[in-house]
Amino acid sequence: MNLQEIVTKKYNKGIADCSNEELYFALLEMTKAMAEKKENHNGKKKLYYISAEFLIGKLLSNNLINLGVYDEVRDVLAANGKDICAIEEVEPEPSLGNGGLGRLAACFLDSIATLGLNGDGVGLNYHYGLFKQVFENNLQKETKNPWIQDESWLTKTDKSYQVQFGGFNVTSKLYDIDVTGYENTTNKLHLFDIETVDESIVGDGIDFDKEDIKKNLTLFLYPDDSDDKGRLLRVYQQYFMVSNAAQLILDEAVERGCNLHDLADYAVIQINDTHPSMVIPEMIRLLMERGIGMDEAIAIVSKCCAYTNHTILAEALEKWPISFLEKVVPQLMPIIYELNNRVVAKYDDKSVYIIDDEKRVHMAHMDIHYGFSVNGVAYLHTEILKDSELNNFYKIYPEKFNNKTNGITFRRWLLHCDKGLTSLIEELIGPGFKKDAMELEKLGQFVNDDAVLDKLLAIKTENKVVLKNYLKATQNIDLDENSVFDIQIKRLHEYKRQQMNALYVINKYFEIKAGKKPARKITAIFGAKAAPAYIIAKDIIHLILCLQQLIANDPEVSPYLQVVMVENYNVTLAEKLIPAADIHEQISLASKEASGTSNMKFMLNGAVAIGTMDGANVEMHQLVGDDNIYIFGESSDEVIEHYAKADYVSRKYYDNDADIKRAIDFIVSDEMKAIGNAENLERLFNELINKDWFMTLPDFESYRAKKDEMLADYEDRKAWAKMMLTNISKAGFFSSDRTIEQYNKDIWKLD
Ligand code: B1H
Repeated sequence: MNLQEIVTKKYNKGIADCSNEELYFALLEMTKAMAEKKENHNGKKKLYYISAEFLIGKLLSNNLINLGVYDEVRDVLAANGKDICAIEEVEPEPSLGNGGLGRLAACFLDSIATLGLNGDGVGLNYHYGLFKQVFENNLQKETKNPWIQDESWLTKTDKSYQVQFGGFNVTSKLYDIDVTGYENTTNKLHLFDIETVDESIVGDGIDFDKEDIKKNLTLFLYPDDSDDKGRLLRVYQQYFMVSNAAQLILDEAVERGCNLHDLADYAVIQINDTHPSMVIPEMIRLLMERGIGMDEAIAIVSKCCAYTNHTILAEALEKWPISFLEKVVPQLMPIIYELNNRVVAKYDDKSVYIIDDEKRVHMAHMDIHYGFSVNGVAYLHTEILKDSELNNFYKIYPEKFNNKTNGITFRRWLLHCDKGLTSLIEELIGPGFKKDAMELEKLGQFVNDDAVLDKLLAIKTENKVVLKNYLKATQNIDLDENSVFDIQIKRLHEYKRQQMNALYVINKYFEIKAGKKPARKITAIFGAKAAPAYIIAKDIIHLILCLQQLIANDPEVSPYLQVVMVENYNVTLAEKLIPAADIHEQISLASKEASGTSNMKFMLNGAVAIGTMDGANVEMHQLVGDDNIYIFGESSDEVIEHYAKADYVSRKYYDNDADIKRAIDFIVSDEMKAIGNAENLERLFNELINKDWFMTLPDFESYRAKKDEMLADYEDRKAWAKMMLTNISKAGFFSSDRTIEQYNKDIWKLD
């Protein structure tokens, strides 16, 4: 059925007479029907990508593009006086993820379907997802983020499983979301839920009874883990996710002819970070329940499971106390003990044991011993895993370790979000880049073509105006499109060093006050959520919001400098911010950002990076060369050595560098305290001068010098446009289609 037919059936009127809301639901119905027709896998082996997060973003445009009908639908709507962009606004953004890890999972699903591979995602259907961020008195406040409507992309299936917890059972219900491949097959994202969940137990903010598991299990992604109740709830969620996944995997394999002994020919499981790690003992348990001996069950599961590591930060490498697992999943403990005993019997080195002396279960250790592949997410990250973080495992299993540098789907991050740039590229090199991203290299031939460079600059300005209008309409923020847009958008974390960017802003503020005005107004844009229990991260948000207010109200400074922190940063905002960026900030402490993926999105949209030699920045630098990226700061080797020697003392930098001292002192100045809270500002001040665990201060001067150099270079518009073009032309490597081809060739081996 075409749109008009659906509209007639649904509303008995013409398209022109429908509201945007009605049209959205009609398009949803049309798209779902089209997607369903494209399900046609008959391969024997199937991939299951299990992940706590799938940050899929709005789906309407994405699906219309992938189904090949976007232009047609846009034109039909336009002919009836309707604007497809306004209809897109009606769709709520699914709140099923947090940051790069979840967005990566979403890009991967898109590429898996686009390459026609037989692979589905498995996760949870969080009703309120990650919290919604609101700013009140320059502080982050968390509220619930309801996103599920009566009619939505979710399709309720009749699949349902029993999941047993210590002392009680729950019954699951499976919901599916179609994953449309670009001009190819449709796969599924399977999201498990339970029907006893009670949204009404959430009161003000995001508080709820953390012990009422039947009512709270799938309310929130990453419930606050600052107390034991919250941590236990995370374990309940994780087991619920993997028990359902394991049952689904076995059922589907058997349906396709598997006799369980040959399961590895039918299923491969990608464990996305350690949240799904319990799938290993759970699969072993289920196989044993179905009559397979323990030795064989362990061998079978070890041939099916592959683990991706996304971080070396100790806090994120999950270690669950045995007491937690005994309470939540007693049935798994005999298996986990046995898995550990086999390791203990074989190796003397305690650092590779699954259970440590403090009676904690190291989830990653279980994955490495009982999976067949361990991969990092960028070249440098994998090298660090092999050489330091997981070196003791690398020595045992060198053959398991491999790198898969992250990627992004160009359908969403170019074709959808930057239509102007997409048409220019198509005009210049034809449509081939849409299927083969490496064809972007052909743009290189235009690097001295003034007309092309002018068009690139014009598209950038148009995108800045689009962002300006959007932020005005949605957040009442005023932007100046003739200023330099310098953007840092990512989870708020000290290692990502938003605080260093803020110190730069303070320093600029002083320079302007002293009469040293920048050649052009600078707009420093931030977007970030802080984990609800991460105090210092919330203090950093407070600092940025206070600076935003202080500078906006200072007539001496505001013509030259603006700070903007967008509220509730999410995929939808990213799609507007990234095409509008001139400069993007990739300034993590070297060695700490496993890969980063916003760096790739910005590059593809013609922004220029300022960054450290960290994560995928290293590969970006290699691709574009010294002249097209601004690199500063200590190397990962130097940083790792500081940690090893424990020789970093932030106080020394504060005492010996007058600019650093002035900027940090300003945090607790009377002007700032007049706007913000003394408690938050003082805590952050003390953290910076007494601890600064992520070494902001040693890199500050080189960061400042590099950014000033960059801003000066920006004034040579032609030279800047060349950098933009070079970045775009070299971005093909970062297509998630390339990443997925590598996963398939080296790990999954699907037909
Ligand atoms: C990444 C996380 C993460 N790595 C646990 N690890 C979380 C782990 O709340 N939790 O429990 C939340 C997040 N996220 C990111 O993965 C890396 O930091 C990025 O560098 C990387 O690009 C991304 C995808 O690989």
